[in-house]
Amino acid sequence: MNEAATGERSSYRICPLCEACCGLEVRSRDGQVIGIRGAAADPFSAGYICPKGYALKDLHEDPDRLRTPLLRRGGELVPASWEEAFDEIARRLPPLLAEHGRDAVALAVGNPSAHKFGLLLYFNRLAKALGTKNIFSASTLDQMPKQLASGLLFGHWLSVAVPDIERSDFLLVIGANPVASNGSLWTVPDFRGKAKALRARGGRLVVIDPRRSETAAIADAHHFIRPGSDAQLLAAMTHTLFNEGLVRLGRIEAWVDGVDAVRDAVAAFSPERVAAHCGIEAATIRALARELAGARSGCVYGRIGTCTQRHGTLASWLIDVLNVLTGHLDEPGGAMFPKAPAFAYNTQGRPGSGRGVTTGRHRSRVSSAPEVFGELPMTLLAEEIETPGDGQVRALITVASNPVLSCPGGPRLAAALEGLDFMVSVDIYVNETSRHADVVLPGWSPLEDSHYDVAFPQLSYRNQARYSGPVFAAPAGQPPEWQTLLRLAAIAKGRCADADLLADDDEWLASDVRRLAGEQAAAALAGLAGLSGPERLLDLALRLGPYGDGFGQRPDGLTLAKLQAAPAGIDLGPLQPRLPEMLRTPSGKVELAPAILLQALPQALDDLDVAAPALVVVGRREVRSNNSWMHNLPTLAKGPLRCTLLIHPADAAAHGLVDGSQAHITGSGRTLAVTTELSDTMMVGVVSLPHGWGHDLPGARLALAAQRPGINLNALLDEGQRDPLSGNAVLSGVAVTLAGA
Ligand SMILES: Nc1nc2c(c(=O)[nH]1)N[C@H]1C(S)=C(S)[C@@H](COP(=O)(O)OP(=O)(O)OC[C@H]3O[C@@H](n4cnc5c(=O)[nH]c(N)nc54)[C@H](O)[C@@H]3O)O[C@H]1N2
Ligand SMILES: Nc1nc2c(c(=O)[nH]1)N[C@H]1C(S)=C(S)[C@@H](COP(=O)(O)OP(=O)(O)OC[C@H]3O[C@@H](n4cnc5c(=O)[nH]c(N)nc54)[C@H](O)[C@@H]3O)O[C@H]1N2
Ligand code: SF4
Ligand SMILES: [Mo]
Repeated sequence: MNEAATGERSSYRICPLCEACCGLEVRSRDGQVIGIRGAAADPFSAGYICPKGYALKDLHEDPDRLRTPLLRRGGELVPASWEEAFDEIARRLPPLLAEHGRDAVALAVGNPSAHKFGLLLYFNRLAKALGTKNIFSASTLDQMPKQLASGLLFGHWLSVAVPDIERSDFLLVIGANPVASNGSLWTVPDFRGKAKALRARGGRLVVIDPRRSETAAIADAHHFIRPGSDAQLLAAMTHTLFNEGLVRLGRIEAWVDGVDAVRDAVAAFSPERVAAHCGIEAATIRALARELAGARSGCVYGRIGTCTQRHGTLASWLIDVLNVLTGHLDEPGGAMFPKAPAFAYNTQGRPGSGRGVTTGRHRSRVSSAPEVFGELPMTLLAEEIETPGDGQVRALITVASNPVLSCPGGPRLAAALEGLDFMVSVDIYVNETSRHADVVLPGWSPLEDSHYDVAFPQLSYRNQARYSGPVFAAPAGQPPEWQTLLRLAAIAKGRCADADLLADDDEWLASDVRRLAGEQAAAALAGLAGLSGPERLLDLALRLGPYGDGFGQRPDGLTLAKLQAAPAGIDLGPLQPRLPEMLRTPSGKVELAPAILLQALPQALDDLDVAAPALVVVGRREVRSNNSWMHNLPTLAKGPLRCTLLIHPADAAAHGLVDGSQAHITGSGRTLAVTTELSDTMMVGVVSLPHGWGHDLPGARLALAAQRPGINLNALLDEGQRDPLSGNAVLSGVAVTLAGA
């Protein structure tokens, strides 16, 4: 922080709002934000910022953002002290657990937890203390298929290969719109600038999407695809590689198992066989496969559009299969594995092999869905609350989660929440979900909190280490969120609400140190003295990490203190080849043909013969919006109406609709009124609606958002549809009908 003579301060802050993780420069005076801009000195984001980054000022100042706990009294949520709030939880939660067992309480964790290291690092403490199997998160509304596929192939769910875009000649983007979303499972600030640079040096960007998205608009080519048919398209591209003798594994050949099994598995997926189903001509499918195989460097990158469908895990798998078979995995300019400075499983333990991943260690009670990475599908939360019997969910703790808007079947879930015996929300707003809680516990504003991204350096386009301290002092009397989670954990273990949290933290730390530090345990504990909370866990992870000082073993290595002394972070260089060292599979190889995927592939073949619905809906993201929760911020809320139904003019005409018509859209037995926006960017037969809207529910306290509430896409989606392998919700290509209003 620089204190200028004017009383103006400039602070470095990593933006916690999306996966791009831009470094920002926050200028303030007298405790007020006077300006936010991209931090030019940040070696990773180099000054990039989007409108949401600027809106951190609005978030900090939002009068609707909670500054005190709320407690339900006489049916109303009213302000309460922290002591009263925790006393209420201590009074009501333990008896429920004692009477009905640990599974009687469910945990639902939402997206912002991934962007708050206090929440991310301490959530597991709470889950462990609760001992419940009923754990749900936004992962099963999002990337669980990619996690599972990566886990099966490479041995850990966060070993996700990302495009090395700065050295790439060819990028095939399928089911992602990084120009609007700023990237996902790929931390790549200023994607647009990097894509422009790729094209300027003669490279090609190709996009496959049912909408000519903002990313497609800057691409060399765009192909429409029928929603939900990506697995079949990618299988046909794989088929083409074998059929035309284009398979070339290159340097990694010795570490890949299962190529022949993949060849057999895709034998029936000829381009001709899938073309009509995908809406892409056979010749185009072949050309795509040839271009990928022929690129000097390049890769396929797929994201949420390829995950949120019935064959999401198959599609996610086949993306990596294509990268492997064309020699682009783990090669400069291809799909590479970042080496994160802290917390990455693929830098811990014995290099080159590991336990791999298994799923289905337990099943959900009602639908018998397999557990994946300890989680059950979020779409099944409602039935677990509704269905009586042993193990019924009677209490819920949500952490930065708004499933009433973000999960299919939102209205059903809202009704189910009313049937709970007890609900706690750790949230900064009374939103459409936390309005149902008995106790709401707020966290700090991002500008009051320190920040380190636990997950995203594992997904970054370059290796990097960045930390930012708080811009403003913490609000008096309000605990940081990690302590709130520890307090909840203590209560769950039956301890009184005023348990000694710092002693608990020391105990948890000691067990982490025993697990991670081995012979260094004593040195580590001594070296960490003076720190507490997430910072202490970060220092431990950095110092034991691949660039770390090893608690004195490598004196030049990284420590939290060194990171704190680096004004805008530390660049750790371009991505490097990491095979076979990063693998954690039992075989020590890339397991390209996992049995559960081979067994599931014939279903994708059978689906080629299922008649397509006349009209389906897909989702959409827009730069000024962020899932369900930034519609209350003035700088983002202004401007044109964003929650519109994009529809091709031919489809509109067929339904008697014109631009700006009010239409009734029906899906899963629920009908909502929506404003249409005619656009030839849509594929015929596909309409697009953004998710996270529908801010007109009684009891929510989002005054600005309620002025233009939009409609809840997830009210129209069917909570009964999911990818059977990963449990991920189907959000793409769900049948709807339309009628003029
Ligand atoms: N139809 C459809 N549905 C979707 C999607 C889609 O593409 N289509 N996308 C899905 C995806 S990818 C995701 S990730 C989910 C996201 O959906 P959710 O997981 O529900 O997350 P958000 O809507 O981002 O935020 C949830 C809440 O977190 C709270 N919050 C924000 N910051 C903080 C904080 O610092 N601390 C605490 N305690 N709370 C905070 C906000 O009040 C907000 O209401 O939505 C999914 N839903
Ligand atoms: N501005 C903004 N940025 C965000 C978010 C936000 O809400 N707003 N959310 C953040 C979160 S939580 C996430 S997970 C990421 C997601 O980041 P992205 O994966 O880039 O998500 P989208 O922008 O929704 O892009 C998905 C694209 O897939 C297309 N699509 C839909 N169905 C299909 C299909 O079946 N097949 C194919 N091939 N394409 C399909 C859609 O038309 C859309 O263009 O964005 C993050 N960034
Ligand atoms: S792109 Fe994402 S990380 Fe960067 S400023 Fe915008 S919201 Fe923040
Ligand atoms: Mo997400």
